[in-house]
Amino acid sequence: MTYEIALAGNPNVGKSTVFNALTGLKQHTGNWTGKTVELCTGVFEFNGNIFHITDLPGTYSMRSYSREESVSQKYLSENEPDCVIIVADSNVIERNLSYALEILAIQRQAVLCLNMNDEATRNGTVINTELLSKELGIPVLKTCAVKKSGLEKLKRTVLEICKKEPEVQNAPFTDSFPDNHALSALFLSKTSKEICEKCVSYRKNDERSGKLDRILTSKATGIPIMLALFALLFWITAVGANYPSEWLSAFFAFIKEKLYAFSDYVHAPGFVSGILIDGVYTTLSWVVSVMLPPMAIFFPMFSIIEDSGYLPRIAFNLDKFFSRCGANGKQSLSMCLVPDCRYLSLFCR
Ligand SMILES: Nc1nc2c(ncn2[C@@H]2O[C@H](COP(=O)(O)OP(=O)(O)OP(=O)(O)O)[C@@H](O)[C@H]2O)c(=O)[nH]1
Ligand SMILES: [Mg+2]
Repeated sequence: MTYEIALAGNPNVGKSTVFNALTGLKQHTGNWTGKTVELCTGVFEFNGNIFHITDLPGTYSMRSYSREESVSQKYLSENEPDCVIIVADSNVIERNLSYALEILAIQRQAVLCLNMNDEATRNGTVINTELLSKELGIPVLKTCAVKKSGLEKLKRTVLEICKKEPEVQNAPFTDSFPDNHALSALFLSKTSKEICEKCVSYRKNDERSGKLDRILTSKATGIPIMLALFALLFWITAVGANYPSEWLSAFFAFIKEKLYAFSDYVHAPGFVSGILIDGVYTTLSWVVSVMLPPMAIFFPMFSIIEDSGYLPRIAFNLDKFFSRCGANGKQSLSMCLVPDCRYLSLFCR
């Protein structure tokens, strides 16, 4: 049999990581919100069945207005997949449940995938999946997509759901909740809070990450820490890149001498050696020696910051400033990347 399934959920919860793990494809993933902006489809096989799976852009609500979020909204409202895998971040389950409830209002053929279970366990978040499953009326299971754990069970559950006849007719979204955005959001956030109170408990060590979060995002310390961190990143890149840059320049100059010697040896016409050695080779070697070292230092360091989960905190800190010029905090990522190759290269010479 062939089935259509979809991956939906809030941004940055690991939908594309689940997608890649299921399909073996290489959809773009990263630790900031808004990476997937279009529908992305793939195929996987399980127990002789073919699943066409669509990775949707992350969205916070069925009534979002940004372009990428409306792509998901439109897909879920207009299509009737055989199963929706609602991916949620186990660390912030309450916030994720609001959107899960909105999806369940129009699509009962669904499974809730509590992803990032590794981090939640480390942070002391304990989720009673059986109780949560009873509350929501759909299967709930835990996964850790980066380690590909829990995915076999997910595939089995998806197959069971796809084989089942829908119990109730899926209703259009507007019939299920008050049409007013603020009202429906309020209604759902109360509902999700109640469910979480019953099904989720937090052990002590969760407080540590809460404290860290307060320091990194508070008004007094959030921005100074961010500026200090980026100044340090910029300084290490600019100063550190000078050494490999000099070595590369010396190496390319050595090769250039050899190329001149070779061109004399074969009696190449002056204009040919001028074009090839003084033009093409000199320009290329200059670009490589100036641009490569800062990039080789900046991007690995930036990846470490990304993996630590600090980028969404930066987006949060800068959201107010960005919104004053009609943008939002998510765009701060592009701002962080501005001092990369071009600007750093100016400092490195
Ligand atoms: N620790 C941990 N990290 C995960 C897990 N699954 C995904 N990630 C990381 O979470 C980040 C976000 O993953 P994505 O798959 O890009 O998230 P997404 O939901 O597709 O995000 P959008 O496309 O922006 O909506 C990446 O850095 C992943 O490596 C997990 O189970 N555990
Ligand atoms: Mg994605």
